[in-house]
Amino acid sequence: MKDFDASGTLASAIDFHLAHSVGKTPDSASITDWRLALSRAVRDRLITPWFDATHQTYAKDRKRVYYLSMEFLLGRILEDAVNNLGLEDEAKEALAAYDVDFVDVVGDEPDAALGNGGLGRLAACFLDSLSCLGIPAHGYGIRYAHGLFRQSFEDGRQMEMAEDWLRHQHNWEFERSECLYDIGFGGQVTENGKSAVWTPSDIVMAQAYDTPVPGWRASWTNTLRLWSAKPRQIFDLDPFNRGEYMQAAAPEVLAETISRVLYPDDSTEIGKELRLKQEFFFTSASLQDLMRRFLAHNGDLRALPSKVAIQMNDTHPAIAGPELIRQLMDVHGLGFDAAFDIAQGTLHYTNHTLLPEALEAWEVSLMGAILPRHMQLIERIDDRLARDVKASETGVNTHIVDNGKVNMGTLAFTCARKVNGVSALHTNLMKQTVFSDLHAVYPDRILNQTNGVTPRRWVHGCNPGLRNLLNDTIGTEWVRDLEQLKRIAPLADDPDFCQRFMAVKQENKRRLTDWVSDKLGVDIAPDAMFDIQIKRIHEYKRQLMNALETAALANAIRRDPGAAWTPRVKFFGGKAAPAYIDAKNIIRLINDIAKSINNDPVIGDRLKVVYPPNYNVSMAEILIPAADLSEQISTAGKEASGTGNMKFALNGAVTIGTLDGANVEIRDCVGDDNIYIFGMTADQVEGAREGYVTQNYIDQSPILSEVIDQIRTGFYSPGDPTRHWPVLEKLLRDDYFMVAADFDAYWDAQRKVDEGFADSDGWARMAVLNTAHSGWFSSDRTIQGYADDIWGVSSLLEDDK
Ligand code: 26M
Repeated sequence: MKDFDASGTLASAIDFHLAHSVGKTPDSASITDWRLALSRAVRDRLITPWFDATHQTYAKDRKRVYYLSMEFLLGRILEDAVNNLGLEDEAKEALAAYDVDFVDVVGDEPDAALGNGGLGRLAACFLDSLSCLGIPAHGYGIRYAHGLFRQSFEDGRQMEMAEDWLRHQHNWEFERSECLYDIGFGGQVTENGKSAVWTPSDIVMAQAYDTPVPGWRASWTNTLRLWSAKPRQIFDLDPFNRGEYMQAAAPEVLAETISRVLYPDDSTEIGKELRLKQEFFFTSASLQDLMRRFLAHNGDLRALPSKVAIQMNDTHPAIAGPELIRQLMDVHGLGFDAAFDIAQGTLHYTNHTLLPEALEAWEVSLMGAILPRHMQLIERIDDRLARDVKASETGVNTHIVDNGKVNMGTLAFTCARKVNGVSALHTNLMKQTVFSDLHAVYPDRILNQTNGVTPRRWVHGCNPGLRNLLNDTIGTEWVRDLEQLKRIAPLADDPDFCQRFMAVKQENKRRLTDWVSDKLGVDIAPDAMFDIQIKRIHEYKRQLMNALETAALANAIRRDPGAAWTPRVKFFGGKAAPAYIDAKNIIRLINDIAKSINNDPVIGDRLKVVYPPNYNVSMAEILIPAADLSEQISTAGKEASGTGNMKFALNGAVTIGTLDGANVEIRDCVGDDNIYIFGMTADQVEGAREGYVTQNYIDQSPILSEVIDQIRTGFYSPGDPTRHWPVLEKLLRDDYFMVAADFDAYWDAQRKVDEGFADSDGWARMAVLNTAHSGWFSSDRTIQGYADDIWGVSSLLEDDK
């Protein structure tokens, strides 16, 4: 294969692109210009490996993976690509020759925030691992013009602003103006003998944009293909000629609305028409595209399951079941049963939450209006399910269409060959709760694949100090084989190694201290314990419990400022869905508590509270390496897995957490002595529901009572005493996530943490052992699990060996 690499140096490629792609001279170039030039120069180096991988996949005709996801929370791309290609030193030197700082240049890139939180970031880690392992795969999603909103605080309240990541040219994608598919909506279905003909009332086009996704050292490079909606015709000439200019532009407006903006809802079902259109838009385009690729090499549609594995990331692409069946029947002429079997042999479904409010269900009337043919097919799939239920003799009663709604979880499950949960606990709860009936009918369908995170971004990239220490100590293979971290476990007893490990942590904390002072004007002490809770703001994640404990700690310090307090800085970070009022109230309370504590001279450096606005992937990359303590305190049974918990442990933070999600497995890996577990188990939580009275728990806890009284009487909102009453009212009326019940156990665990941190040698040992024993949480391990147990695919890299 022809080698397209710029054979010259990276420096000359940057010079070239600054002139020819950006149109600037070095003396007039801004940081953004340098970034664009460097991005082009780096992207050039991806082309040969990318073509190579594509060529090999075609030549070998092996089974491919398609990962369908509404969200890909990529974050910044440039620094990651530089690291993957091993170009750090060259890039730094080339820019330094012009007195330009590499860190400023990569820091200028806006995050690609095409996701809300855990589910979207998991998809991004999976893409990295798929490439790293050399598994032929495509990610398929939506090219939102606007990603997750930007957050600011005004008077402590969350404000939302539109995000605009494409404002400067986006240098990583290739527009495929020839790769277009029609996507229909609405209209009628007419029966034509045996077959049905769907005549949509509106058609928009899906246009592809491809981004190469390099693995480590670019030994393999996959593609992320994102769809952008385009009008089929620019405007309607008839109304235009009549002077009705707005109406003439209507098709353009409809089309461009579809891929305009990411829905900012995380774990809430919204039932909005545009959302359903987005889901169908990218699912249909992706299926048409992969069918075209399959048919270019295969005549026999029955071979589809042996050549293609499709993963549905949550139920957002669950319309893939009926849509694939529709294409097989209405386009390729198969009968329903054959089409169903092929679809079901090809599709797989990952569940990411059991919270009832997050389970998608669409009104039959809406589904029938927007996707009339699919609604018919959903009824037929429901009949197939009924047949299997009957044959199973389990006596269960489960339907896809129920109560006037299409239950998308049931649809996805019925159409999937395998269904997986994202942690051991979560998978067991799937079997026992939401999917118990389906599990009885299909006992071999559910399996577990515990989540993981990519070590390239979440250790190598974000923590250069730790990267260097690991390279010096165990060599460099850990980047691709993270279980090698185990080799540092014996060094937890080596004072010299522990000292070097904690020096790295200290340097990261200093970096964060400077950042906080610079960005927020808050001065914090880098030798205090850095205690961090960063994630979407949601009641089940219990940021409120952390805030209440913070206020209680402030009270204790004020009462006895001379005691031997372990100094702490509590960090909060995260966004609330704009319509989630209860979560927004919690944000405001945290900000008020922070203000009060940070300005209290009696408390001083013993306790500070920092809540930087607009938490995102890039901010996580600064915060996580600097953490001493990782807050993973969700109500047991509610956090499906968590992935932040894994990033913290890998970077040597100790976890304080409940036995929820993957915390359970983190405890199994790092050992009871190296984690602070507290609170009710998932079983105990459900047991405590009957007759739960918040006030009883508050009455039993003088510490909690005092804080609640302070909030009630306006201690944290002087001049506006009722400001935080809604938070208290909700807590007293319906403490569904059992903040009050777990509060004292949390408080006690935090005091043990204080003691633990005061023993700096003991803490260093725990920190080292957390890193040493977290290698299992690499997304490479997770993806290998999907490849072996779900997709039946293997690496193409191994072929050369
Ligand atoms: C739903 C309807 C409309 C708009 C948006 C949504 C929606 C978007 C994202 C609903 C849920 C969404 O994400 C759920 C999620 O992020 N789940 C998290 O998945 C992670 C990866 O598996 C887990 O680690 C987290 O525990 C889980 O909360």
